[in-house]
Amino acid sequence: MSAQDQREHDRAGALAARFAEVFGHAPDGVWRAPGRVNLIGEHTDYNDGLVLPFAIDRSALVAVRLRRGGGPEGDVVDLASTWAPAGEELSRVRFRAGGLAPGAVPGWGAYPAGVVHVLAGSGGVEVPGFELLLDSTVPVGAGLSSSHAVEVATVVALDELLGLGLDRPAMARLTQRAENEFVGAPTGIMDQSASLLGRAGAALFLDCSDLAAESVPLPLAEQGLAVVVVDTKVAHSHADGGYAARRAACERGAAALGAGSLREVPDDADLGVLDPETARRVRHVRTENRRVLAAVARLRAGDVRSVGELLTASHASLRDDYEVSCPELDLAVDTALAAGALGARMTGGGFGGSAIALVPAERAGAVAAAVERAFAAAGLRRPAAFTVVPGDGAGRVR
Ligand code: GAF
Repeated sequence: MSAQDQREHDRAGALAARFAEVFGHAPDGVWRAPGRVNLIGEHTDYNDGLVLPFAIDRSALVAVRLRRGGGPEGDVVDLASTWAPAGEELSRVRFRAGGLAPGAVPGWGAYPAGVVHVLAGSGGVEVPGFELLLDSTVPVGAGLSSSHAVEVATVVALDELLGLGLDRPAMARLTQRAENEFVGAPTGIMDQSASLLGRAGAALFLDCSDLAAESVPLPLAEQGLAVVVVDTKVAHSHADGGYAARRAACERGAAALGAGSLREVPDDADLGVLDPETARRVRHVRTENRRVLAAVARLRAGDVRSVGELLTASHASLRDDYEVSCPELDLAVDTALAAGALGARMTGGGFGGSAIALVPAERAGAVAAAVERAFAAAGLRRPAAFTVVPGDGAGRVR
């Protein structure tokens, strides 16, 4: 068992014990779903484009027990989470599985509830009540898909307990709908796919037009490299306007160019027919798809180091053409590069969240320290810097 598997196994044991204290009996099992880092391919997923994320060694765990025997409480969903307000041990949420409407469940409870809503709604599944205890090591609001990890952990647990037989692409589409229709964030399909399809030691090359997936080796440690995440602590939300506005600009651009999606726009299409802002948005998506292909080619050739320059080019495009960076992300990227990173970029939707830097492993500490100093010198809140490694996708732990 790897050290990471062992840690998760231990966490799952502790969670099952806690579940028994909270609910008075043992759970049926414990399931895990990791967060993700996107190596490259940003704001391309909802344009039927290409992405290259990896699942990380931080995960949401859910201990779950179905309610059996029906009765008046038979469809009650009872949730508890260690994500609790300061001073409280657990945060509790209760609702009925039948007749859930968007907006009915606030806060983190909306993630499991969204999964129930989609399964019970168009999924046509009669979802019984259940008890669920959540514990997550994916930092919240850091752009590392903490919400998708909860949704994915919930769907893999319910899939197994209810014998639904969903395949991974079906689970990805289901959790995307939970996010879009219930949580209210118009996000694409990358994050849940990474959480479901990730492989240890590999990145996931995903074509979002048809979910064709390939694991591409990402031998970081073997090549003396590390990925440092800098959580800027600038909270972002994809239910806010910026993300939706970018998505709308892409749809406008595709329509003006006579295409169903930006993926269908030919490489030599003249962007001069678009207004300057839309043209910049379209240019980002187009150049980013090319950078993903270049990164995949370099990884397939066993060359991780040279992916660094593609990361830095991706950041410039996201900052200048797509305009989804922020001063904190730019500072993290610029400082990491100056401190010896081979490449760096914001990761995830932007407007806050995290940056990543590809670094020689022996520079990881120095890069993290340099970023912390730069934030302090700029009078900014202290960021959190840590390394991540590509881990396996979601599944049962015990
Ligand atoms: C967020 C979304 F959830 C993803 O679907 C993706 O669009 C990403 O932003 C930007 O690449 O993480």
